[in-house]
Amino acid sequence: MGGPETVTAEPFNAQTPAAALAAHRTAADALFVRSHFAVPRIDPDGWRLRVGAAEFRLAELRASGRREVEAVLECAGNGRSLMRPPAPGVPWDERAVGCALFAGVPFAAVAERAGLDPGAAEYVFTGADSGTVGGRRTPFERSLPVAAALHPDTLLALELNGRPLTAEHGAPVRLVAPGLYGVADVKWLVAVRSVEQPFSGPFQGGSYVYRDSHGTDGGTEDGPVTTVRVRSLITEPAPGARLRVGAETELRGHAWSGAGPVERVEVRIDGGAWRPARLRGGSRYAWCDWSYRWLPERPGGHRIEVRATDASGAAQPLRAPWNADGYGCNPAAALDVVAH
Ligand SMILES: Nc1nc2c(c(=O)[nH]1)N[C@H]1C(S)=C(S)[C@@H](COP(=O)(O)O)O[C@H]1N2
Ligand SMILES: [Mo]
Repeated sequence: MGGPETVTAEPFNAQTPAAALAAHRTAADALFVRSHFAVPRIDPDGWRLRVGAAEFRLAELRASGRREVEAVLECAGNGRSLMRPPAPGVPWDERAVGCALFAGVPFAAVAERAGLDPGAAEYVFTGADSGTVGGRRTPFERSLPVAAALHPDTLLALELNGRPLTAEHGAPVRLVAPGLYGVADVKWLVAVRSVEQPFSGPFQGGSYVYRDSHGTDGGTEDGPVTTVRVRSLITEPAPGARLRVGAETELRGHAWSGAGPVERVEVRIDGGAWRPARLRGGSRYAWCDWSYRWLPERPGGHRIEVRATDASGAAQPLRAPWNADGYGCNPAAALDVVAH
């Protein structure tokens, strides 16, 4: 499988190829890449992580524990190109997403070894990448509330799908806060500090905020971009596939939500009744795989629509929601096919 498909060359932003989304787990070399600045190449031997007043080498970090978390990684801008009118930003279609097995050290173990103040308001995570924002040299930095940072599933990840992280995905160490949009998962991590006031910066407050939100039936709340909204993806048939009248075909895809497991995936054909799909796999943060048997009964064009509902009761809106920076665009998945 080739690499992800370039959306912007500099900085490097690339989306997962459609063919790589069919599998439950997305291959590391196909997974989308989102970078705000040039990708830093870090020598792992020289790398150090500052946590408060403490400093860790890679070997010290590895010795602090190990945990695996299978999770969806999704950019908050995923699906932005569906918004009308268009919203500014990287024009992702619906493939700034994937599902991977992350492995690393629970951040809580490192925070404890470092003596980081558990009574602080937030911890700020700093990446090695930086660039000029508003005339000032700015690193990529984001915070998490202390409770979220110390959650046992919040990892300092060293591996993706059983292999060391690649440079594009944050080598040697990145944060993974499953259930939150990818922007929380600071790559090329070099420092963590505690702060007494809620942090704000160009990537938290300046951007990654829902503003002027509206939608016919969902996605109407303004505020910071945090939890991944419920969403689904159709992976089979492939776009433009030719189906045969009278031949049963299996529709497939994935469904996920940061707010809890997906409870229900429904399919409707040509605007008819919503019918339940079969669900398989899935865990707290990984997507589940849905399937639905369909027998095209007449030749011509057909529209397939898919909507997921999560354990919190949130369902995908039928039409794309809208907000000024194009985040969290999670309408029901739709695909037009032709039967012959
Ligand atoms: N240091 C750093 N971390 C970062 C970013 C970045 O530009 N710099 N981009 C964030 C965003 S917006 C997303 S969606 C994810 C993407 O992770 P990936 O490139 O491994 O797919 O990384 C996040 N972590
Ligand atoms: Mo993102």
